[in-house]
Amino acid sequence: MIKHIFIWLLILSFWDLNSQNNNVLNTTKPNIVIIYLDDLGYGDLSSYGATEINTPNIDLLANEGLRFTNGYATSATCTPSRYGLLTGIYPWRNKKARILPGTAPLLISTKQQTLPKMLKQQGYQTAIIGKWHLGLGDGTTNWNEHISPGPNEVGFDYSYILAATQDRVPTVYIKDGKVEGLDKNDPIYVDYDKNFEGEPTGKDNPELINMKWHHGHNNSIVNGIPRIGFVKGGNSAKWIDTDIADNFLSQAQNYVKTHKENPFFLYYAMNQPHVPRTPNERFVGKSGMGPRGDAILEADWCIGEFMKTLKKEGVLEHTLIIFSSDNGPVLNDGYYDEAVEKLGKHTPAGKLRGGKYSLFEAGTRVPFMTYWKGVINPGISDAIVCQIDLLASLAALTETQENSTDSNNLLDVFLGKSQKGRDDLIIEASGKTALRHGDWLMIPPYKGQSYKENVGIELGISEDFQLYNLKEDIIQQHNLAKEQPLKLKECIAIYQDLRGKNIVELK
Ligand code: NG6
Ligand code: CA
Repeated sequence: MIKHIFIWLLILSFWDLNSQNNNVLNTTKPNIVIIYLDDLGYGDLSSYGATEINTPNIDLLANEGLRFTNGYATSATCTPSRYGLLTGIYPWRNKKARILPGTAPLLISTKQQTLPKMLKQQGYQTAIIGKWHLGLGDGTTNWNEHISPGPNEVGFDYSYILAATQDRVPTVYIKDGKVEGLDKNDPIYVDYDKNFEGEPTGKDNPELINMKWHHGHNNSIVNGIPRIGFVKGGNSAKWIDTDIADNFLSQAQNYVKTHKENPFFLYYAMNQPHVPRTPNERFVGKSGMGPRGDAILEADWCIGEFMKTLKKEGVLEHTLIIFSSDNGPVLNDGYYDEAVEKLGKHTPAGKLRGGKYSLFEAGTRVPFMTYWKGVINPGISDAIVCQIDLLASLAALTETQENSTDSNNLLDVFLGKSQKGRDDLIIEASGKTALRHGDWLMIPPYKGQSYKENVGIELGISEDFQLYNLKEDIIQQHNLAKEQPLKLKECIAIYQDLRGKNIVELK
């Protein structure tokens, strides 16, 4: 009997070693985790110079990994940035890649190459946990049935998402295409054009609200918070706003625990510090900056807990972590939540000009770091890199090629073996684009609003050419377009080459 037990123990221990081996010392197929925040600014982390807020867990990734000072999202808003991240295609190539309502159809074609698809072809298990905001279904979604196509049809084996944003209906979790916790006797209906008869709204029922709206956000009320879009029914499925972070965290932890035997790609798309900012009560008041600061602290804590899980499950050394944000910061994005009043000396954009929605640097230049314990040496990189480049770079890492997109293979840059990033990058804000060329940033002339009044952000728009030398003038105070005609000409030529001739309306 004892002999039998011994033999079984021996077999089990070999099995264990064997299964661990799939995921051990593998430098071509590490686990890959993208931790993606929502509206986190270039200056929002202590590792990026913030002095008024302390983000030790994210700082660990920055200080023990590679911290990029010229890391970009493709766009100054969410949907286009996420489109660029997942497809490797510049979002301005797709006119529909704008902030989407919750009922929008899937933006990514199911025939398109995507980051999760590519990794799946390379043998990865793939998952998204968190914010999607890339449309679902064909635009006529019945939320009570299987919702498709969605993340599962563009490469994710597992999806646990919020459809659009926390401020947009439907305010439910969707797991592999099914609304979680839905009661058949209380079906859910969603509409972005008109309200359902008899349903209260933020506009007409201020007595039901516990978070006041400033602009927009006055349609259906869920959990006392007025949202964008109208909803009826589905009460059992509605999320509790203050639990979202914990719920996504435990989903992410559980995913690691149950998929650690073989390489996995996890896109952990957190919802902080996007509006409505609803940190769990454990974090309320902790930053002294109101809910926006508290939500950042909450995100930092979640990342610390997630890292503990990677460690505990024995996969930390076998995991490449990429951290970034989908666009720059905004304080008042539609609710009165004291983000402006309690800001104090904190500068969410750091030294950068503009913010979310802006073609100025703060719109798209975001915290960006790569961390891989034992493989990436700690350091700072000033190379120009963009989230769009992850597709080709991770293809190279996993020993395949991906050159059908706008993505550049910057693997050596992401691993800290080279400082040679992109020469050129097109950035985008609300369909308008600009060129980063070396140290220079050229914004072509555009008609339209230069200041977004309700959010208090400069959009970077002018009817004249703008040309900034970011190395000498990171705060974009000196427009050198007139003083540097040759440099301007060079930038226009490159821009037209990348973007198309008719784009610049030369005066
Ligand atoms: C805007 C919303 C803003 C935010 C943004 C999307 C209004 C007035 N403003 O239209 O609150 O939801 O869309 O943010 O509705 S993003 O980070 O997902 O791009
Ligand atoms: Ca965002």
